[in-house]
Amino acid sequence: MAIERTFVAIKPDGVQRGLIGEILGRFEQKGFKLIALKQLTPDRELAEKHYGVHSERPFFATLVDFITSGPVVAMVWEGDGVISSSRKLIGATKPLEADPGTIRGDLAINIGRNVIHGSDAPETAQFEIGLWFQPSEINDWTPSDQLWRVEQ
Ligand code: D4T
Repeated sequence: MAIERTFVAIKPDGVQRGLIGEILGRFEQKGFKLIALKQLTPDRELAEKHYGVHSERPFFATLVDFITSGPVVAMVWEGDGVISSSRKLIGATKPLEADPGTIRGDLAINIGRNVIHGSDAPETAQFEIGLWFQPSEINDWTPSDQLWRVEQ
């Protein structure tokens, strides 16, 4: 499995509900490496670009209103297979269909308040990391216990 990077964001509902630590912890405990992190309230331009693929969908305006309604915690995580693995940690888009043990399965009820976003493919990960972060905001570092996470 190749080393990948993915974009993950705790949405305004996750921040408002005090779930930042819980969600960050799941990625840390899995063993992925956090290489960028910031809190910001996205403006409409950023939100509309991020959700551009949904621009013709009936829920687009509501989705943009929601994601711009307050602080979001934006992150980049790195590791073997991190894109698909993050989607598994996150769970299905509809929280009532998300398996218990996943973030949405454990922490959410409603599709419009599903607490977290994660890139769904290498191309979207690259696009979203570039949209939300400057290259200088990304930290290339080696965890001191790397030897105990990944066979060398
Ligand atoms: P994100 O992109 O937020 O990680 O969600 P998913 O990748 O799991 O799901 P998505 O792109 O299909 O949906 C994006 C975002 O829109 C909200 N949404 C979606 C909604 O409010 N109503 C809907 O009917 C759908 C399909 C939830 C997630």
